[in-house]
Amino acid sequence: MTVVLNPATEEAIAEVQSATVEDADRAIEAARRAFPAWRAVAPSDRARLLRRLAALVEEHGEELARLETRNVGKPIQDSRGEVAMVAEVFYFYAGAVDKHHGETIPVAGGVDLTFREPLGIVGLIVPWNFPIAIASWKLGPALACGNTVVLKPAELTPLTAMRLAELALDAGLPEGVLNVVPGSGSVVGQRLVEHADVAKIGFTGSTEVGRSVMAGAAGTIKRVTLELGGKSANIVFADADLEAAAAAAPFAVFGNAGQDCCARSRILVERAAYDRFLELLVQATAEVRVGDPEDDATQMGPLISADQREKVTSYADGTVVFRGNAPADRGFWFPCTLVEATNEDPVAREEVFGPVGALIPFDDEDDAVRIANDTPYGLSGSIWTGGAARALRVARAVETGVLSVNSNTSVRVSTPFGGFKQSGFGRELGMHALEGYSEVKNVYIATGG
Ligand code: TXE
Repeated sequence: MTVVLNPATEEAIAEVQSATVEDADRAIEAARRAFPAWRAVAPSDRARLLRRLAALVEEHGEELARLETRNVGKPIQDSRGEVAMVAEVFYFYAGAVDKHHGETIPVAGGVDLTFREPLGIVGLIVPWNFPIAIASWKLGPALACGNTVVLKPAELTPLTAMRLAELALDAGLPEGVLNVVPGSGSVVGQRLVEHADVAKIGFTGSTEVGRSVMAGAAGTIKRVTLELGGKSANIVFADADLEAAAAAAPFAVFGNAGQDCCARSRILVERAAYDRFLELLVQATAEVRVGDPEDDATQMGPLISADQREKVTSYADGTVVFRGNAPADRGFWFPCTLVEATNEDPVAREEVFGPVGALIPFDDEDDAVRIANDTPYGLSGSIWTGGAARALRVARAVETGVLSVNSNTSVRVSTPFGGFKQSGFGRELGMHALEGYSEVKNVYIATGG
């Protein structure tokens, strides 16, 4: 039995039975049995079922958002936004079912055509930072392509995934199509990775575990999609609208208490604007409202766990230029913290996954690109500049999968999301995600008579 805590209060909010290897095998068997009928469902009917699931998520939006906030400690307004996104994801992939189709290719002597076939059973392993949102990013394309699914939520945050599985049944998805198995990574996760009947693993989590998932998947030549850590740069040029850049920067680091793989936790600032930007950034950071996640006005809640707080604490030394306030009694709180660093310091090299931003000055455009790319990661990033040509030059030069210019937002339902380098591979969201949940089959038909 796992006791599930509210990270804002350390109170137990649920007890969840941890699944065993046998439970995982039963879920895989249920998915195996459900697959032939699910892949045969007419496209319009599959789309209708996904639309119904989206509508049920909307109807239960406040309930799901409250559950997510209590389990993850994230501000209720964030949870509402994420649950709304989950519904949008299912609507998007309902609409994608009949738009992801094959081709006919000119060949001699006959006709050549391609089909998009489902993979079969896919194992989805998701983390605790955006539990229901990240689950939906994988479920939407997996189900739309006709796969059946075994989803393993993170040990700390299984509640919304379990509720989503109930809503899927209410929506009319057949038994066995969407199976949720709460349990540990080393038991259930590992079993999904090694089981011969599982065709693919969609994984979001740490780079370290991603590496072991990839190695384990080699045993059965499983397909893998890996969304791993990040250490993204927020590059602020002196010709940028500094007020706008500084007003936006705190939420790119302190959003979700920094527990975001897209966190722009390296804030690179051109020397000519450094002092002015720092002054504006400190002001903006001091205004971040940290407190009770259930309060509508709150902008940052606690960290997920005591372990996470311990890890984050180890990075928040050096030249601290700002440290905010946070509740000090119960809960896994950590204040917004800004430090001055070089790109060689651990705070700039490693994924902190907490509300700690590292300020790093740069000399010119080449220096900015060099520092931004001097990391094993390559997930997201931002460029703030008044020059359109510079924005495009730098956007092409920075080695990451997702970038924003004069904005820090990089995740949208209809656009591809994923990493370069050790941030992983494969793309989620948009039409690109469908590639990761289907196989291209090529058929040649001789028409010679
Ligand atoms: O991640 P894990 P953790 C980073 C972030 C964070 C650190 C550790 O830096 O501080 O990772 O977090 C399952 N086989 N990110 O320890 O362990 C696990 O049960 C199969 C970034 O929570 O990678 C969970 O469901 N599965 C990241 C999932 O993997 C295994 C989000 C992720 O957990 C397994 C989370 C195994 N051997 C953490 N071991 C992001 N990209 O946003 C664990 N799991």
